Amino acid sequence: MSENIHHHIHGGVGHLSLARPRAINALTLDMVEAMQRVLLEWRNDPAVQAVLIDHAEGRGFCAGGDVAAVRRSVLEDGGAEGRAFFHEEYRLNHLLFTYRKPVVAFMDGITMGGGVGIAMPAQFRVATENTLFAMPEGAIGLFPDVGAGWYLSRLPGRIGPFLALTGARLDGAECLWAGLATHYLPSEALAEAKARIIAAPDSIAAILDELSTEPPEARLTRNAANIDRFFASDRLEDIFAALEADDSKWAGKELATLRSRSPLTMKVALRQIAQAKALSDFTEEMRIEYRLAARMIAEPDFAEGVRAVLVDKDNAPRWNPATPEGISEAKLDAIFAPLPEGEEWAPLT
Ligand code: QUE
Repeated sequence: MSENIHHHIHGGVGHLSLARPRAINALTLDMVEAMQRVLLEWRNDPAVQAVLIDHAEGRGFCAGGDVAAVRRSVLEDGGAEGRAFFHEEYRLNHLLFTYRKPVVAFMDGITMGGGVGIAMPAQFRVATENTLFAMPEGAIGLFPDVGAGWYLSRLPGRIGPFLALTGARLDGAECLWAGLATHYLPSEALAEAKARIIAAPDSIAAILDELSTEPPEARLTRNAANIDRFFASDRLEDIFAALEADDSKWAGKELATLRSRSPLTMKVALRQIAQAKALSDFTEEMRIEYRLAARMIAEPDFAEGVRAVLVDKDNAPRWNPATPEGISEAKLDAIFAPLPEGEEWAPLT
């Protein structure tokens, strides 16, 4: 069992805590497999009526996945270990999505990438004044995975494509406004919320409702009209053209952000979100995302992006292709194509 996952049964509640604080609880394969084992056990344990997921210490819930290890695998062993990581991480995401007991996730602090994948499937998602939510994969040449195609495509207006392309960080008030969180609690109330849930796991909704407070105004409400207008198209070239044609400060800032992101990530994300919107089965979304993960980690942008952001930390990635025009529809077709027989993703049974 992983030393980076704490698990206990208190009262009628299974309590999972992420405990890898030196990496803001970024998920490793070992942590993912430990969470799978515990959740499978609790699924059939009548003593467990609900599951609570939080982090043990430090300033974030979960910063993502251990993408530095995935990068090493790509450079050293052809990516087999990297693919295994995503395969099992997506199985964990799917297990939570289909879990037949209530799950409460506490998104107190940084909740990005892999952290989003374990919080969003929860029926109850608690944001606080510390929540910092993002899908920042465009900065490392990956794509918004862990089920994000599903969640982002179901947000109001064009907020999903906006979050996927820019990697914008949302605070707790914005998460509540967008429906990414179901409740907003002051962090000082979390200890009481957890204690009361453990004492009365059949009253989670009432407990969270009672401890909820009014969040500050969500900044996103003021930008929603701009987001819907400038990010209206599923064609990346159209979004660049719309931002370039406008001389507002907001458009200039978003344009500068998009110019810093991987063009390949952005094109993949737009197609992924458009496709995910039409799906009726989360399993199919995860099957598609695993194809994307297997292909995208082998593209040069992934090793380069992780180098620039997490290894050398120069924040100066050199993307290849460097512009949207360099990426053909045929290239995208190849990235989205089914994997060979025997290599496709399947959920845990
Ligand atoms: C994009 C990402 C990740 C990221 C930064 C990005 C990501 C991830 C981490 C991360 C952060 C701190 C750590 C760590 C990993 O950063 O997925 O091990 O200590 O896990 O711009 O997708």
